[in-house]
Amino acid sequence: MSIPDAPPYPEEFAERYRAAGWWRGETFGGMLRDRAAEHPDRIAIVDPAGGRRWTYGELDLLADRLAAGLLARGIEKGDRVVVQLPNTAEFFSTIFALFRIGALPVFALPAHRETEIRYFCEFTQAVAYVVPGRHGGFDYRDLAASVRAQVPTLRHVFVADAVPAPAEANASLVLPETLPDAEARPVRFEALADTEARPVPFEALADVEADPVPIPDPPTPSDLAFLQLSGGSTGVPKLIPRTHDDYIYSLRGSNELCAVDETSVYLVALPAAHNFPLSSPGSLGALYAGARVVLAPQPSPDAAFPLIEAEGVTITGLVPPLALVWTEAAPSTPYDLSSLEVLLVGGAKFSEEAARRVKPALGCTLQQVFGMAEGLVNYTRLDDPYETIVTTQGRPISPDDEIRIVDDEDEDLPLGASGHLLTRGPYTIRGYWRAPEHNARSFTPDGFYRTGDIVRLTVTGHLVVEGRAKDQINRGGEKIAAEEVENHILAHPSVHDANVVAEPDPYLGERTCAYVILRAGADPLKPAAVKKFVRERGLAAYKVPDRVEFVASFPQTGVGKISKKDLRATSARPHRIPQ
Ligand code: OOB
Repeated sequence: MSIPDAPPYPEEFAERYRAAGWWRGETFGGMLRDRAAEHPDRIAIVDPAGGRRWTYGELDLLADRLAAGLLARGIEKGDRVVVQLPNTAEFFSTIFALFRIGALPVFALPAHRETEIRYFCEFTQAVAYVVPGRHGGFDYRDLAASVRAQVPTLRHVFVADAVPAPAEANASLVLPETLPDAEARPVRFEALADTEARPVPFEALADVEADPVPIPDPPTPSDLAFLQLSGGSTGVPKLIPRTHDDYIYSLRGSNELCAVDETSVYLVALPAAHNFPLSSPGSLGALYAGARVVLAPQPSPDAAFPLIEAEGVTITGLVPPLALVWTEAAPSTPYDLSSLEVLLVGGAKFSEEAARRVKPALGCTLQQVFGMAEGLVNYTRLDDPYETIVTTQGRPISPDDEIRIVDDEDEDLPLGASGHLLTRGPYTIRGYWRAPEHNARSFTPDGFYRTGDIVRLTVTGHLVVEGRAKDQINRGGEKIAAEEVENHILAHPSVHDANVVAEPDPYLGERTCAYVILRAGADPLKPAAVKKFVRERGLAAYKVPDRVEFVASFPQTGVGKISKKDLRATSARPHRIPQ
């Protein structure tokens, strides 16, 4: 028997979720069609950097036109298409065109570089890759040319050109200034003129458009809609298969809890493809509600505050470091932020102290969100007592979200004890895409997802995130798998061994520290050389270690295994360890 790409929801659960009204038989293609029919002239997407305001009718027609052009190029239902677009209107026309066909967008982030993109294309056997031209000081056509030369399945590169965007725009979940040093900034190709002839025949996305045609085999609600990326704790990111029905339920549930309706204006400040600004309630929730989506070219107050005033933004979502920056900037801004009703903060732990600053500084309601691309999303409720809002990470969207908090042996713990969070429910996956071995570890036999988060439950049913069991660094909301970075450092000929751990950072919450043992007799290395080596292997800049320490040995546990716990404790101390 062949292994399915994505472990399905067992039939008895699917029936239950349908009977309960969570899954209503909707698809993304149908959702946009319905909204466009209901109010074709209402504005759906505002892309100020590109100078575009698309109505629902226009977005719907563009999705049809692009879908026709993609079909004509042989892109079919089930095909994978890596989409690496920044916060531009084309992100939406592209993904809705793919949704209509039933081809699966693979949501890469603008920060990803050759190593990640090549892996996504190879692993998913992608037939197409959609890039901006030059964006944020980086030329994605060069990246695409290199990847296309290495991945034989890749038949098309579509370039969604080419609105000049500010340098560093949306490269990262957090602000570019947080990169530790100039060296860690993305490789630039400033010298390349945009007009330079390129040997690789890319197609402009605009040229793909064609007169709409009937879709031969449109997706059904239980079909996969896209592949989202996991934060991950393993050598390579896992892909998260989400269905139309399950994801749309999470949008509908989020809209209700975040009071998003057709009068809302949602600002996409974080990179649009990330699960948080996409669906919590995010741009897709806003579109589901018939609301307006405004795209910020980057999340800084300088870029976002004028848009809040100009467009009357009512709701947005930020990671904790950015929320801090906004609360610091708001009191002295000349812009009128009074339209902002709700600020969602999530992706990493928002400290109570920082949470208490939101209301006084921004005058809006804080809503904490603890979510994951694999599914489960928790929100504090807008009418929760203030103390609950500032001290917890909320409770699940759905009455059918099952939560277990267990010890190391999977035994349930008493209420209030902290332990491993396991979850199962109507919008949580049953397994990663094409990863049966990993799935056996990441899911219990009865289908609970092991989140890797350490939480406790309060008497009111709210979750408080207390830590993490997974080997990951949460750098201001950006997730870094320690093993992935370790593998890259280990490829250096002078390196004998490497361990990457989180260390506290006042702004990011956590940053990465790499402890490195050099080979006996190897030439001495400088920390900067290790960083440079990792960067030049073509990794997203946020994965380059913030700090590199050379050590003679690693602390060990009683059984002789390396103790990351002790390494983390070393890092947490406010002094540098002796070399
Ligand atoms: C969101 O999604 P991912 O997939 O990038 O990361 C999920 C992980 C969680 O397992 C947890 O470790 C961490 O990010 N996390 C939080 C948190 N929100 C996420 N840790 C502490 N406090 C929070 N509020 O990050 C994501 C997806 C949808 C909505 C919001 C965030």
